[in-house]
Order: sequence, then C-alpha cells, then structure tokens
Amino acid sequence: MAGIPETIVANILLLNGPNLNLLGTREPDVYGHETLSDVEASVRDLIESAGHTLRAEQSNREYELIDWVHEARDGITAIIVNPGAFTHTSIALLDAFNAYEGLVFEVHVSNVHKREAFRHHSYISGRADGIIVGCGVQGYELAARRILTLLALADG
Ligand code: CA2
Repeated sequence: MAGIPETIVANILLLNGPNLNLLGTREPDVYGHETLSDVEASVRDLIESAGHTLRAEQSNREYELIDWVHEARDGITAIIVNPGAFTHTSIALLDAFNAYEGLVFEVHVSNVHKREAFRHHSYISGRADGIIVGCGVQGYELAARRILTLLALADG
C-alpha cells in the first residue's frame, strides 16, 4: 500500500501535546479519569501485541513536538498525535507534519466541535490520514487499531 513500507516490524510514535500530562487529574467530565500513563500503556499493549514497537512522548513545548516529528522521518511508519491546544494555533507543527511522509492520525479526547469556536479549526486535520474526535481516551486505541489494520493490509 502506498506510504507504508512492507516491513514486518513497524515503529509507531504516540505524541501528546501541552497539558495532556494532566489527563485523569482534572476536568474528568471533559477528559475522563484515565491518566496519560494508562493511555500509553493500552496503546503500547495493542501495538506490541501485534509485533510492532511504540515510542510515547508528551511535551508542553512546541519545539519538542516538532523535533520528534522531524526525527520520525527516519524509521517511524505512523504517528498518533493529540497536539492539544497547538492543534488550533501551530502552523509550525503542520509544517513539520507536511515534511513527514508516514501515516498521521489526529486524536482529540473531547468533541472539539461541541466546545468553543476557537477549538473547531485544526491546522493538523488537513494533513491527517484519519481524525478521531470525542471518543474519550478510547480514541487513541481506535487510532492504533486503524494503523494495525492498514499495516496488515500492506503486509498481505
Ligand atoms: O480534546 C482534546 O483532546 C484536546 O486536544 C485537549 C486540549 C484542548 O486544548 C484541545 O482543544 C482539545 C487540552 C488538553 C488539556 O488536557 C487536560 C487534561 C486534563 C485536565 C486538564 C487539561
């Protein structure tokens, strides 16, 4: 399949942006009770059970997220990203994703379209291969499952 190398082991990157380190600690009505560690563990379990690798990173700093997307150009098949508030502000992060050739799945825990108007626009969505919004932290798992489906199709 175009864009997916036919390797047996795929390296997947899970990126979370600003404030997502607070998952499970505040605003449970919006973001639920699961922590970022819980999320990373469940995505890791899915990816590694299928024989692939996962690197998980979170940062409150825009440049760190950009640097990880740059690094991903070498050897990362797919990125699952929740850019946090940088979703709505960062042309720089979009530019980094535009320089990356693998799969990109954008996840938002909350339904940004039911929230303030400034959350309705995403700079990343036009680059993403899939977008999962408003499914709670399960959205990360859904993105991982979609990537595994695409990898299996490419392998077959
Ligand atoms: O719904 C999402 O996943 C968001 O990307 C979360 C961002 C927000 O700026 C986006 O509009 C939508 C905010 C992340 C804040 O995360 C917290 C988690 C728990 C407690 C406080 C903040």
